[in-house]
Amino acid sequence: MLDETIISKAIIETYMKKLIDVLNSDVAIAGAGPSGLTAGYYLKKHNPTLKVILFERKLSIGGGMWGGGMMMNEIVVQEEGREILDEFDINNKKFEDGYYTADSIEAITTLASQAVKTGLRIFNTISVEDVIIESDRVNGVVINWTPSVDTGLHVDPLAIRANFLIDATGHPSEIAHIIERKGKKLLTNTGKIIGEGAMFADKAESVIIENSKEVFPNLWVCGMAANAVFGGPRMGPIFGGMLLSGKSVAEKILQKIG
Ligand code: 48F
Repeated sequence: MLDETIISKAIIETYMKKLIDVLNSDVAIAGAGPSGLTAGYYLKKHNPTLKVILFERKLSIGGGMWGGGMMMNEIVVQEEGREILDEFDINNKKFEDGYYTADSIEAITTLASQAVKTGLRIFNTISVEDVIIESDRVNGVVINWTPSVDTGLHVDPLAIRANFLIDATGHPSEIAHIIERKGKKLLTNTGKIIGEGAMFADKAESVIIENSKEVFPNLWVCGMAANAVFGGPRMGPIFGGMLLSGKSVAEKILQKIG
């Protein structure tokens, strides 16, 4: 006979163990869109000993990839993006020279599944609402249950230490904005968030790799957040840049770790 209280105890104890285990992590990622998941995958793939955690505000991971373009669930990638799809074994078809399509549901589920299999720990329904800053460096994240944040409940958060933080929150580039609101100078030309430009797919896809970098000591940006912070254009439903940006930020952090 099944005992409901054992089911509850199993969930509570296992979850708490999981959370306690990441209180001191190497890398924390905010946002489980395509760029955050790809960054987590490559960090763990190339250095399985790293403790890498990802917090996603929503119940579901995947960010803007599920919806393809205007809810037509196909994504487009260019040649370099296709190489990453192939590495993940995500089916894709050539549409025209230099343009490949993939089913967005297959893309995000496969990406997420393989990222989790590397040992990336994902916590959903948790928002990064602030950061720990010590000696003018980011040293971790301040987290809270999304329903608490969204309903404005007066509930204090918890904190997790991490040596590196990646802002993969997409267009709103939320973590960089948190730093800016504290009056801190960012590592952009102006010291402030420049803001994303109008759609220009070709330029957006090329500058995003360069923009995937450190924006404040220990805070790195990738995906659409990188272009939003450093003033790159938006690109619409072409996703190669998201995958390449996540890979690029992972490689840069791995290089820094040595
Ligand atoms: O928006 P999102 O998919 O970001 P991305 O990886 O990819 C961008 C593309 O989807 C698309 C595009 C390119 O083709 O322009 O927009 O850069 O995923 C961002 C994720 O971060 C979560 C959010 O719910 C989404 O799943 N998120 C945002 N703010 C927070 C957060 C936060 N403060 N804490 C935790 N998660």
